[in-house]
Formats: sequence, C-alpha cells, structure tokens
Amino acid sequence: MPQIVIEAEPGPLVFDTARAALVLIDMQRDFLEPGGFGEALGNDVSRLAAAVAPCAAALAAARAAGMRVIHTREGHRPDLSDCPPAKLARGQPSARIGDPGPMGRILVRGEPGHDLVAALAPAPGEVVIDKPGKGAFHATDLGAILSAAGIDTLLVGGVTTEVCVHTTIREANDRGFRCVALADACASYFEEFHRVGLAMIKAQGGIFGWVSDVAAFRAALRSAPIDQGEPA
Ligand code: C5J
Repeated sequence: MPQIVIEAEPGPLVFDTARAALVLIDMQRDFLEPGGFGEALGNDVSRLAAAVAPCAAALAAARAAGMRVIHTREGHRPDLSDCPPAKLARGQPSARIGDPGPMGRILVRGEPGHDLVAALAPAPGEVVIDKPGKGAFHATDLGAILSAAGIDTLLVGGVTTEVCVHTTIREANDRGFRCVALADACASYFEEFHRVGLAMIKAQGGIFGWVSDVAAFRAALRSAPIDQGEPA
C-alpha cells in the first residue's frame, strides 16, 4: 500500500492514507459560541475560534485525498439518562447540561448548540460520533467503525486540547492506534493547557502520540509515496 510520511514530533511518522482517518473532536457551537456549555463553565469561548480555519484546511485536504473523516460531538440524550450526576452538577446552577440556553438546551443532542460549527459541517457519508463522555471511544461505536475500516492512524484536531482531544488520543493510543495531534487545529480555553497538553503527548519519545500541524499534514498528502520498506 502507498505510504506517506508526515513530519512530526518526536519524529516523522509513516502512514497509509487508506488506513488513516482525520478525527475532528467536538467542534460544536456549544463549545465555540457564546451561550453554550463552554461559556457556562466560565470560559472565554473566543479562544477556540483559532482552530476553525486550520480544521477546515485539514478537512479539505483529507477530503481531496479521499481520506476517511470522522467528526465527534459531545452531548446527551434529551432525558439526560446518559449523563452521570457528577457531570450534571458542573457549571453555573442556572446553566447546566440540559438547561435552556441561547442555542437550545445545553449539550443536548438535536439542539442547535449541539451542532458542529457551520464551517466544519460533515459531508454526506462522513461519520459523526455522538459521545456522552470526553473520550470518543467511551460508550460509542467508534472503535468498531475504525476496526471495520482497517484504520491504524488518527490525525486529530478539535477542542479542547487538554480535555476531549487528550482523552480521545489517550483512549486511542491504549487501543493500538497511532495518533497525531495537529497542533493548530486544536485549541483550549487556556493557552497554557494547550501548550502543555501538546507537550505531554510527544514527551518521552512520543509517550502516547505525535504532534504535527496542518501544514505538515497537507504537505504529507501532497508528497509522493515513499518506497516500500523504507525505514520510518
Ligand atoms: C469539554 C471538550 N472541555 N470537548 N469538552 O468539556 O473538550
């Protein structure tokens, strides 16, 4: 199979686009726009906007290369039966999960705030994983979908770097996937958490993944396949 190489830290990674997926985590209005869950937790939501254009560029490149794309959304059933009480108790008392907000009930599936931002709307055929937790594997069929498609490498963007992106990469790493965080396609409400979150992934020789960026991802997709047997 044709293999390409992405420049990353702690070192370059060879992957096959047919066995790789771009995973965009929780680029939802509830996290990025005023009035949603992110703001209810006291965050400055404008900080996440920086990741939208890089995610859109990664998305366009992946689609053009025929790479599989997966979107995730954090949210709960309307009856909140899948929301643990410990999670329900977070946030301002009048603006918790399930409470009415400017974009509908906060972090509830089917509400406008639960939607992905318009710039990153899924194309027909792209998988959308609705997840009740921070990690995209917890209580979802993501593992089964990736396994059925023979995927072994995930290129990951989304929000927030240190919460749902991190949790998903940790879950994926433990399941045997090679994960590359695309730094500029990820964002946090806290600049320091973003920076340190990325540093944690690639520390100690890539303890649970690699870190790269969207320019390197696009360059890899444009590059010629490497010879079979060439060292990684
Ligand atoms: C958070 C997420 N931060 N998608 N969710 O609650 O990272």
